[in-house]
Amino acid sequence: MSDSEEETQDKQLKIVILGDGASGKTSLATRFAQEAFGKQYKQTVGLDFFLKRITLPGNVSVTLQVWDIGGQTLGGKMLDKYIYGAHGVLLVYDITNYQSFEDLEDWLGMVRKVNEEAERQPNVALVANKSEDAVACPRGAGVDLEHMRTVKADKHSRFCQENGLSSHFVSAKTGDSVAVCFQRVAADTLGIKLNKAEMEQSQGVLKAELVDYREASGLREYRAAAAAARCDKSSVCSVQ
Ligand SMILES: Nc1nc2c(ncn2[C@@H]2O[C@H](COP(=O)(O)OP(=O)(O)OP(=O)(O)O)[C@@H](O)[C@H]2O)c(=O)[nH]1
Ligand SMILES: [Mg+2]
Repeated sequence: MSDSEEETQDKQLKIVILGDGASGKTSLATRFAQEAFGKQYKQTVGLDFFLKRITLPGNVSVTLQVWDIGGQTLGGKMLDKYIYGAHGVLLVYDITNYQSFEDLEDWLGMVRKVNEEAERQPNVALVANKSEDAVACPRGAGVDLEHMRTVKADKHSRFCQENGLSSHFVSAKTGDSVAVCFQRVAADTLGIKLNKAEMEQSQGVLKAELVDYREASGLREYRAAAAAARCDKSSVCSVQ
């Protein structure tokens, strides 16, 4: 194949999403690939696939093959086959469910075991779902389940440092930081650096209702709307 033919061929990357049941893996994949979110929980049996093409800096077009693995597969016979050959892994936990964070040791253990003899290890991202970005909204905008958080951010950071993972705080519900999370894993795999502007550009758009402050009845609503507006202006992913 000539160089130019190779350049026009789309690169494909296998991205595997792992984590406990109900942590939000399917919701993240659906948000990323279809820009949709459903409140109803429907357990993934085995696995599902999603495809999405993205463009990285330098006009690099990449198709992400997203493997959404059911949480019940941990300890099962098929999990190593699902993980095998992954370029990137999203390790997802629910910030309101401490057990889902603790179980990441086991999920990560499986990733390491499967790739023990491989030439390269996949890029692994730690993904705190149902949260909001602490940099963009330092005081919290109340858009998702921050008020029910049971996994402290410093535990999250320590786990990243100890295991060499990139760090992400996302919400499949609002779409906050979801796209940039997938984009960062793809970019890391291909050795492409994302700058701050590129990370901001790929943010999911927060859908906020327009509120007429003069008519907003109580102070509480006014504060919530103001906080949401602050968050909307500078939605930056916290990447470490
Ligand atoms: N508030 C909130 N709820 C979420 C979010 N992401 C997912 N959920 C809800 O959490 C529940 C579980 O989500 P799923 O995406 O089905 O979880 P899963 O990790 O795929 O679960 P398994 O398929 O069993 O492994 C659903 O009711 C979702 O609506 C989020 O970011 N915020
Ligand atoms: Mg699922």
